[in-house]
Amino acid sequence: MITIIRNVDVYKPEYIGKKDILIIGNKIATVEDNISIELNCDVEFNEIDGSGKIAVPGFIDSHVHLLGGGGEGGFVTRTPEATLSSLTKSGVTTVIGCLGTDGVTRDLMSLLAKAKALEEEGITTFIYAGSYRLPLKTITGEIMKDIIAIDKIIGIGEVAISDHRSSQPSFDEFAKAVADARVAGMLSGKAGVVNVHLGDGKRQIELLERIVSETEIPITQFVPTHVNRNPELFEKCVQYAKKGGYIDFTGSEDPDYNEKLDGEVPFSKGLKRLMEENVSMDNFTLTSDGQGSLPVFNEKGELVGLGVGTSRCLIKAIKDSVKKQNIPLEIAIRALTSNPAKAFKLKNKGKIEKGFDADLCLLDKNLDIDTVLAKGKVMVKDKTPIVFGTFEERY
Ligand code: FWO
Ligand code: ZN
Repeated sequence: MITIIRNVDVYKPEYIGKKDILIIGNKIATVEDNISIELNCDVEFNEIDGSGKIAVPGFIDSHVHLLGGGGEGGFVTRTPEATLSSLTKSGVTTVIGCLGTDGVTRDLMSLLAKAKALEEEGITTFIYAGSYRLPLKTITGEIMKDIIAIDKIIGIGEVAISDHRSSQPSFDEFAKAVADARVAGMLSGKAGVVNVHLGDGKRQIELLERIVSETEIPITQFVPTHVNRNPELFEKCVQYAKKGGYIDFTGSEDPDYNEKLDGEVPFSKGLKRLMEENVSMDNFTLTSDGQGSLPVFNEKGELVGLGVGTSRCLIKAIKDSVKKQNIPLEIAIRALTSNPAKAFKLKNKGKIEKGFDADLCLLDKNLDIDTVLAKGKVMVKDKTPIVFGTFEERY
């Protein structure tokens, strides 16, 4: 299959002007002015008019409960698993799947199977070994073997700290798990990243700061998530990011409501703050916590509310950044493209560049998602999914 996307405003993430994008198979062949090719052979050719549209790299959502999550209110609160089109219509072309609170009724073999299914259905998938709790659940019985032997396992997470639902990990057991992930990553050419779930607890990121200050493990070994869940934690994480650490924001479908409800810092305001503090523009990412439960607990630890994360929050955060905070699109979009690709060492992902995977989103002038290509195949056209998972309802 050969595709040319014509006359489109290209954000690599950096803006490079109106270009044609030539896609051959699942790769971006080149990005140039006025591409012309002559075909006198039997090959499928697709031309997409990109006039009036913006091309950005396909979104990398590096924290999605692909199997579903939840359960904090008992069995009836276990959330449903992800579907292909729920991801692609939100612009997501690469996901990293995780287990959360419930690593007992959800297991890693099922998570791996789900990731393989989504890969076959058309997007790129990876997973973390483990769940909230230490000692970590694994497939092979050992963290290092999981990361070295299983291609889709690129790290561990979401390991919970400072949360009443964590396993209350000691410094030593946490440091050991991080060390195993790091060395296994080195031995297998992967990031070996530790995705750390930050709760609302008062110890905040103490465990991370202790590892960084008391061991040889570099700060870039971690991607702490939910950094924006309350203002006090966010302040700590701004300082942590200034020391070179990655920080991951959790999006929200209604950031203004959540800000009023419990002080959650909207991504758009958080990014503005990082820019004011001269934090490296490589060090922030944005994820959806898709299919994860979004429980609200009162001060007694009682469950008083429950929602489910969706990838729809991602483009909402980008639009708010551009429209409400006047942040350039080429900066905001890094959170979903080149930055997670760098943090998680995802080769050929996160950029519109020659040789990279043909994962792209075409946005309209209102920054709504219009067309999505994953591995060179059109998955969403005119804002409507045209490729579905095996058992999905067609639109
Ligand atoms: C966050 C996933 C939380 C699951 O703290 O961590 O619960 O296992 O499905 N979600 N526990 C949501 C807040 C950031 C709003 C998870 C959830
Ligand atoms: Zn979490």
